[in-house]
Amino acid sequence: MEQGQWREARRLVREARRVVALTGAGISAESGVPTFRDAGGLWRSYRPEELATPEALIRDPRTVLEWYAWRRSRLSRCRPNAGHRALARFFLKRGEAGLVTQNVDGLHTHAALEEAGDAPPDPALPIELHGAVGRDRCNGCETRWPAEPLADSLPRCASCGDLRRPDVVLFGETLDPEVLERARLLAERADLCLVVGTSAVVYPAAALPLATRESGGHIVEVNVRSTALTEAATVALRGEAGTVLPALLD
Ligand code: BJW
Ligand code: ZN
Repeated sequence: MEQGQWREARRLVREARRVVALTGAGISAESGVPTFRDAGGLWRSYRPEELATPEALIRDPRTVLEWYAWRRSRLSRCRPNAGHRALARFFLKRGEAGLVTQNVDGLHTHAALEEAGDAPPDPALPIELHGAVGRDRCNGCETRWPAEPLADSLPRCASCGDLRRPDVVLFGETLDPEVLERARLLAERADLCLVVGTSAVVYPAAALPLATRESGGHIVEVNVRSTALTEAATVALRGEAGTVLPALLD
């Protein structure tokens, strides 16, 4: 069974004309970045679903900003792993962009730059659906800045005075429509969608693989356990992304 799944997955990768990959927190787990919904995703006994909301940001901005400061400091010690690097090499080799991520950790971008060397990294640069934790933005206007350490007083926008916050998409906030449209087009046109390390419960990201399937393509899932999407997948490979992806793609 397992052998047959691998053979089928390799065939789908080999024969695909257009490939899109959708990644989630699980691909960064082996880099030491906590996932959201597995054990160990908690911070001071808060669930991420309680903190990653605009309501929490208004009710208790300091707690939410401290959570992001903690995550930023952890992230500063994290490096891309074999899974990020295998995906970067794969899209660089194909010369066609197709990497879509829900992650805000920037590790796909690091991997793209490292694997590309002196060549252009563009085909391996991800579409970041939920933003990037390495940037701040104003909660009231469009101003953006590189992230800065949290001080004693809450950070404010110099133009409009509103709160400065991480440039990420919280629950209930809308994704950038242009970013989502680019991802949706890639998913619709692909004949293979690789879904890696996501529980596939957060929309609209979780609908992207279904767009590939609805236009006649296949889903190959890479995850340590089954997910909301497993039933829709042609093949589900069970294992850690850092082991499975190099074996599947290199
Ligand atoms: C491994 C591994 C290893 C571990 N190797 N695998 C349709 C239906 C129902 C609800 C909605 C809907 N459309 C929209 C909604 C509302 C909501 C939503 O989806 N809710 C659901 C929970 C029900 N969506 C939104 O609010 C979105 N906005 C929107 O749609 O606006 C319009 C609208 C507004 C209001 C109402 C309706 C529409 C925005 C979603 C933004 C999500 N934001 C977050 C935080 C980002 C910033 C930050 O990081 O702080 O994004 S939440 C969090 O979840 C984060 C992640 O990107 C996202 C997905 O999580 P992910 O990556 O899947 O992580 P986990 O932890 O869940 O899973 C890890 C997986 O890895 C597991 O499967 C493990 O097994 C696996 N794994 N180690 C391989 N080594
Ligand atoms: Zn502002």
